[in-house]
Amino acid sequence: MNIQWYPGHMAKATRLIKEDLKNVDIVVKLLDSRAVIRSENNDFNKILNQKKFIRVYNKCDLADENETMKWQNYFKEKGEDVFFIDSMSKKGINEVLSYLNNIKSTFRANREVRAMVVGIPNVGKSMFINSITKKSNAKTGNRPGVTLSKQWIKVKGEVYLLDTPGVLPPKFENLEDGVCLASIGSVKDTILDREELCLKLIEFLIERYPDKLKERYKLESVEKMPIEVYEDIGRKRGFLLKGGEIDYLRTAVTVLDEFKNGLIGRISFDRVCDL
Ligand SMILES: Nc1nc2c(ncn2[C@@H]2O[C@H](COP(=O)(O)OP(=O)(O)O)[C@@H](O)[C@H]2O)c(=O)[nH]1
Ligand SMILES: [Mg+2]
Repeated sequence: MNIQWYPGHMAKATRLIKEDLKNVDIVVKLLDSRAVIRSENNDFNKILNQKKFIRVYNKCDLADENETMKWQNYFKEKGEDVFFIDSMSKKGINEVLSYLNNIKSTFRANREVRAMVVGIPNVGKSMFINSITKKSNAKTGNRPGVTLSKQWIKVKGEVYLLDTPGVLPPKFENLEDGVCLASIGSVKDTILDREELCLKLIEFLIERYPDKLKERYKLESVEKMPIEVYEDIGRKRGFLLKGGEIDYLRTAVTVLDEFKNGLIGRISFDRVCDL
């Protein structure tokens, strides 16, 4: 698989985030509940240094509930504060807000809490910020003594968010990571070979979620080679070229799209048991 990589872009994004880090009290690392490990960016973790941060796993409505529960227990045992939320329905947003507001009590001076949201593309930074700020519009009234400039958005209570969320380039070193990141929409699948990507996704689904795959595409059996299942899906959908050959690209585009839209079901790529 041909993986295109942009070191220049990476360096620039990291530099900008590094600048912003100086002005915040806490970083909200927005991650994807379906990819607890792979939606992390380890280069960013290095520049975080001593800065306080919390992990917020978004899109929990799209992740496998069983795996999410195991992750919650895992972090609880480690004594780490993490949040599994769904910015679409606002599930869990209040808990994150309370947490951010509570940081204030650790300050010596009486001032607002400044937070920054960072995450790889498409984890839901904009939606998270929208849902967390909309909450706050519930009549907090004019508050005196607010001297922060325009680039700060007032959230609720005493929390402010830096209005340019840090976009981290997604990082992947192998095909499995690429498949995961493309499937959750953080890597443009057009930079990868979509047919190969689809084949790998099918392989993953056969292994971990065979029933969901079967049900979505009305397949009799998935106990076959991934390529055979791929072809069965194409045939079932009638994606045929002149001469009756499977339209592999059209099948791939459809499967990838349906996966991204949650139509195949709730799926998690990273599991506690794989650690
Ligand atoms: N199902 C679901 N979709 C979400 C959630 N949060 C964001 N999205 C969707 O994910 C996509 C990317 O969201 P966006 O906020 O633009 O991501 P950003 O690139 O990190 O700013 C959009 O289509 C959102 O509607 C969530 O919690 N659940
Ligand atoms: Mg955005």
